[in-house]
Amino acid sequence: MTRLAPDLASLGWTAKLDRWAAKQDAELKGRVARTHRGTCVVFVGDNNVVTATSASIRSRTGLAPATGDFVTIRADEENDGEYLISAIAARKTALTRRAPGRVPEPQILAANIDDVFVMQGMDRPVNFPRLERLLVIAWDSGAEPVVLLTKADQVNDPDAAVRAIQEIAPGVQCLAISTHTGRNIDAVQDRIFGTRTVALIGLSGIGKSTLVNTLSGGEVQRTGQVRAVDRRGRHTTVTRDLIPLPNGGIVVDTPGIRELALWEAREGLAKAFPRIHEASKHCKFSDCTHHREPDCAVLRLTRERVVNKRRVDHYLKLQAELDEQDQQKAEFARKAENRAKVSAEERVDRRRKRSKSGRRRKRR
Ligand SMILES: Nc1nc2c(ncn2[C@@H]2O[C@H](COP(=O)(O)OP(=O)(O)O)[C@@H](O)[C@H]2O)c(=O)[nH]1
Ligand SMILES: [Mg+2]
Ligand SMILES: [Zn+2]
Repeated sequence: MTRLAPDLASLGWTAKLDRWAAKQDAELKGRVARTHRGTCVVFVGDNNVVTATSASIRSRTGLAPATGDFVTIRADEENDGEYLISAIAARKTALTRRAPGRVPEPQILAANIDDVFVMQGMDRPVNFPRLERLLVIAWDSGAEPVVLLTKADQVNDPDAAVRAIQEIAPGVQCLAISTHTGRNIDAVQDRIFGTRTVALIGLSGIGKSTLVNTLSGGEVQRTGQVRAVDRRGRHTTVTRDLIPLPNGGIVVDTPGIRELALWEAREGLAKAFPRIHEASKHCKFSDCTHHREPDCAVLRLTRERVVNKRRVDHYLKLQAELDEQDQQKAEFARKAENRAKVSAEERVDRRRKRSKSGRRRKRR
């Protein structure tokens, strides 16, 4: 017998959430296991999974639900037998990237997570810029980052890479792991227990799914398939990204994401580059760009070889990415405002024309 879904308490549902849910329009409550274009797979306890549409996406207002969200669900009056997500509980943490595309807007990869496992494969040299970008996003989520170097069985001295990463990520646990030899799997296991939720991020092919399978004792499916019911009790097979482990703890296996653009991640940037961020407060000019100004505390770090130049350059590049995004957001807001103004003027115009022709008609 395959376990469909655990009870809500072991998925992190709390008494506080119960009090919140009581105030919503709710037939069911649950935790989102997957989202796809506004349709969510939701664990609703009692061994049940349902698919539900997001009311906010349909109405194009408010938040879109994300994997890991705690939600309430109600019947969809417009579509017989279907469910709607009626409310989303405030998020404790959110792993967020900039959504792909021209419009500057966020996309939540995982909500209400405790740890983010930032992963890279040791079958290739460590990609420091990629790792730093992932760490910015991980720190910015509000959860705690952990670096996992996978496939440690592929190199002679995995600890050399671990030491190099500890240099750039002070205070972040870094583990060289291998699902083949079992190296450090117990240390990973130690971080996933009870209702703790962990998101895995990194390129595809680095061993995320293999790790999930190892942690679940090979018991969990290859693809995260579960069976969902609709309100009529029909069953369909659906996939999920949120995977409860048999010995406690929950994993969010994000699909291998190539492009991880930052979204409003100033705090994450500060936390991922603590020494550089701290120094930047001590430059002579408060608007120092850290490029060639005199008495620049950031440039002093590289000159005195406290921090290497590559890392400072990358910090500045990520900061420029955020600055550019702020400009884009301002531009989009301006355009939207103009559009609203124009359409308001058009409405007034139309009304004026209508009342004029009305007067003409009356005169006739
Ligand atoms: N050598 C080695 N290969 C691994 C390890 N873990 C996973 N792999 C292999 O890496 C490939 C990609 O793994 P997968 O879990 O699908 O990666 P994902 O795309 O990140 O989910 C597979 O061929 C795995 O067998 C490991 O610890 N050592
Ligand atoms: Mg995978
Ligand atoms: Zn400076």
